Amino acid sequence: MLKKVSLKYRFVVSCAVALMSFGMVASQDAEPIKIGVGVAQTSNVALLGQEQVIGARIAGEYFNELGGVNGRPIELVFQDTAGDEAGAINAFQTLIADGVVGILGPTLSQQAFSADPIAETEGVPVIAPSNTAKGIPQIGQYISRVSAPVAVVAPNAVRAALAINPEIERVAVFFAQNDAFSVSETGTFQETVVEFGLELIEPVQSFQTTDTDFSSQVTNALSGDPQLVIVSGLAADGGNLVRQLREFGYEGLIVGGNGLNTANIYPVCQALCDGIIIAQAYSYSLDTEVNNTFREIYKEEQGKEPPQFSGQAFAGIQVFVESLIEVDDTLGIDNLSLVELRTAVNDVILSGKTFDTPLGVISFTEEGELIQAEFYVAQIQMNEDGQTGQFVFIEFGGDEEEMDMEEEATPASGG
Ligand code: 1QQ
Repeated sequence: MLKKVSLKYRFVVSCAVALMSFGMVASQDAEPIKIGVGVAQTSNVALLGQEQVIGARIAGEYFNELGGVNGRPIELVFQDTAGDEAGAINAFQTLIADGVVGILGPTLSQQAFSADPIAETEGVPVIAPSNTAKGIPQIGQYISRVSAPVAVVAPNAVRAALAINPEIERVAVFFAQNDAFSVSETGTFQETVVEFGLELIEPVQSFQTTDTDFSSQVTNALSGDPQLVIVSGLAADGGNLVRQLREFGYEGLIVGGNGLNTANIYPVCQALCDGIIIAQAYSYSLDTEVNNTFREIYKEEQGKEPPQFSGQAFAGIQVFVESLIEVDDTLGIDNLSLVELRTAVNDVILSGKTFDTPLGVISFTEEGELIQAEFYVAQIQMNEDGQTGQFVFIEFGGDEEEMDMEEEATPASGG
């Protein structure tokens, strides 16, 4: 009996040693490298942030199984930002003091404009997992994003709406005026409407992300008899606005912006979520090894297809891990202080290195802007129960030529 156990033990140990020498598993003994994840786990913004936590966690486990950083495990340190600027600042300060090499976060652009400057001052690389407003990478040298800007992504939703209904002429636009992303996105949507020769119904309707009653804005907008309504807000307000548009009798197409880009709006607008068109920077059906693996793990765990915010969070962690590996291969992590390591990781991110992520092959400009080639559009299809549904990918009427891949794949200059 004793002999058996020791043989088995020896077999396990020698396998582990063999795997480690091939860099296939992260050693349990080596000190982990900390990566901060500062996103919204509470507040209304958690409707978006929850999906980021899942994507980041799956990435952490996956890359540790692959060997972490040349055998050294990574440790994700999660810090809740909640939904406002103060929460994000607090979370960033806590993570930086805890010694993370970089931070994936925060959830909202509105939070990034306040929290990112803190990381910038401390020389801590930030990868924005979902900050799509104009001007995010320009916050500083240490700020980059895996979330394609609204200027690149949002117009595709209007293209899709026109492909579904070429008769659209009049468009009503709503936006949350207290949210930086919504202000940026509505700018892109309004330019797109004009560019496509459609009539923008004036005045454009504004609201607050804390609003729950949109009846006066809805009444005003519907008096202009729109055939398309475009909403830039966040999940709770945006979902309620969609619901009220339908309750007031609007039957035309609705485009929702990135803030409505989650199945977590189903409980808000329920059956009336049906048909919302939302541009996507991720598709679970991208047929690459890394995405198929991510999709499989996600589906196994969550029982549904992975959404964009999870895919982007996974990609952000991947960029940190693969940049750390490059730093280790070239400079040796053990030779660097934490301050030096943070800068070295940032240098790799901004070096033009490519990363084969679930978003496709991505890289970053020297400024930290994302270079990504593939974009999509989905439409929400609610099931008969009015509680469950799915994002169905649809044609968005831009053939390769029309899309001008050159332009789409190059960093978007603004929103
Ligand atoms: C931003 C966004 C959010 C809606 C994503 C969660 O795109 O704040 O920039």
